[in-house]
Amino acid sequence: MSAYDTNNIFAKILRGEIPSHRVYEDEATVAFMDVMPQAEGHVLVLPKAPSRNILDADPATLTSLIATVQKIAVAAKAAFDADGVTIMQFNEAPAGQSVFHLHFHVVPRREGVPLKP
Ligand code: IU
Repeated sequence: MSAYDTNNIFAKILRGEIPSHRVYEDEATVAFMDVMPQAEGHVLVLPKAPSRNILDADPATLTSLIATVQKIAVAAKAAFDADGVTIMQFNEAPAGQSVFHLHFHVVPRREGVPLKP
């Protein structure tokens, strides 16, 4: 597995070098809106710690991250009046990862509305 690249796009967003629509931040995590949402209200949740993906993340990072994922899932479901929430997370390019800073996708879902590709 490659090393963490400090110039990946989410690292730049975390440093404030690239704008994002932030919806949540605490001492360990950040959440912002996905620029290409697969459904209305698609949020990305990241640790501030520099992990490439779940394979190199330390347990403390994962503990705080999953707590924020739950908070965002509950909030997004209510905010978008959704029927459910899909949570996705990909590790390395063959598995679907395209940005190499650990993140979870939190996607509010409505009955009968498929995810956009
Ligand atoms: P993936 O899990 O690495 O495949 O997902 C990366 C996501 O980051 C994807 O849903 C993109 O739409 C999203 N994204 C973004 O929100 N802002 C950006 O500047 C870039 C990608 I590049």
